[in-house]
Amino acid sequence: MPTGSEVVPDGYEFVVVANRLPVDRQVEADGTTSWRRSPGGLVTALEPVMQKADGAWVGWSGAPGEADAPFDADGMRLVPVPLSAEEVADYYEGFSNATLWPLYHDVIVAPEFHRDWWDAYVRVNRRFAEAAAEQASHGATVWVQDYQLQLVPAVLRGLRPDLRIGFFNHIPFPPFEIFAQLPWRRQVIEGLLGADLLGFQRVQDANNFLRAVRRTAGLSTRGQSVRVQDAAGERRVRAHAFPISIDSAGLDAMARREDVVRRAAEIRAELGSPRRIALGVDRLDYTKGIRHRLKAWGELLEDGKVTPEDSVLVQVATPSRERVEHYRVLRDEIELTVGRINGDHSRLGTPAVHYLHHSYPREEMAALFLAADVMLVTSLRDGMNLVAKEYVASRHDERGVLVLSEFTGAADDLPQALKVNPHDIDGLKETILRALSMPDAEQARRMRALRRRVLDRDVARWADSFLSALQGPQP
Ligand code: ADQ
Repeated sequence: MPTGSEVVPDGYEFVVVANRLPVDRQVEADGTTSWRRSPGGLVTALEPVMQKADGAWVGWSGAPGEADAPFDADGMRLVPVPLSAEEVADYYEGFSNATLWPLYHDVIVAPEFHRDWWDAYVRVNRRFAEAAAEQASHGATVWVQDYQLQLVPAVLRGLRPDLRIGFFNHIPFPPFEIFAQLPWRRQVIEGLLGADLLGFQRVQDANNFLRAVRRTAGLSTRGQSVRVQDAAGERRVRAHAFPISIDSAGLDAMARREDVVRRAAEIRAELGSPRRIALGVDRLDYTKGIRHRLKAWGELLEDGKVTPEDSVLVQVATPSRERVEHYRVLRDEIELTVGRINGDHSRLGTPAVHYLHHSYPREEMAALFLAADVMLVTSLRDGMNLVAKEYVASRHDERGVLVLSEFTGAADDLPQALKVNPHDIDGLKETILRALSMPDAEQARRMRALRRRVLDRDVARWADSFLSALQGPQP
């Protein structure tokens, strides 16, 4: 294991460190292990960089137990980091998903603070940092991803001061008044300050972070940067917004495919065209405002402003974090609400709400986006929300209306969407009605402008702008 400034002669020039590897471990019937690619936005964005730069990806396989040996796949080195079943419970489900996740999302549910969860977080972060230190060549660039790994930058800098270290936070960074609740706030800030460049989704997140630096570490900031003193001398750490995006051209091309267009028409026919289709697509998470959306839809049915004959809500809710208590409760609540709405308003063969608790292939998602007249994104807090951008990228027909919560990072990027405050149920109901009856010409005008932005600012541009800021001359 490298210590101090020891140099690894044959390491990789570019190392990504993320909680999860971009592959899932499968155990076959005969007991052998195989790996299935789990395509996500991050892999799509980083694949070209990985292939060009001789890259390695350090992450957990998704299953508890011993680590598998590093292996090569799709032109990159994959380096599994082991987590025991107890560490999955304490570091991942506990500190990451039941402490940091609710704390960083405006305490929509109460975060839990447990010292043994924190101890596991420290131990696992150290393990990820050591694995990255072993893989990186001298002077390599290491890009650490997300809130599960906030201590990695400082540990890594201690082990390998020669590295260029970046960190990107995919979720919001909370206002100091909320962040201050964290008993280990100073350690988290010091962990992050190990990086040269910190990326956030919105300008507001970067500013919240800089304020937390001033209040917690007592350092003064200048513009978007802060000077820190550590064993390696004085360094400048910068914090900026780099709003993430999607593989817009890839999704646009997929949504134009004949089979996808045909499937979209089929979905419309199955749902009883010319019924208007409102669509929600979310991980089943309390941050996504699914209950607020159902409440608004239920009241519109109650008021007779929409009827099951003229409109239908399709809610796709991907299974998520089912071992965390709040998520089990949320699922029950949502399923109860859908059952109530359908019990009160559906007619035989004409449900008022379709609720689908599944994951779907990308083609099916594109067809759903293409079939929906109105897309409802009503998050109470969301780092970015990629679903909003995916809806826009799929609408080559320049139809459809995006209803978008003000509390998403996407709201800063997509000004022509209809903005809503999801807590304001009356406002949400009015906006849904406006979206359902928007004239074609206005739909086209808004969608054209949205598409220009989403197609122009894609995930490759996001990765390029972060990496060129990280690798450029250090001011
Ligand atoms: P998430 O909270 O997971 O991401 P989001 O940005 O909407 O939220 O991404 C979800 C992804 O899952 C989308 O690509 C969507 O298409 C896909 N998906 C959802 N339901 C699906 C289903 N049933 N079947 C198949 N695919 C499905 C976190 C932050 C966000 C931030 C992203 C990226 O919470 O705010 O935008 O990271 O930084």
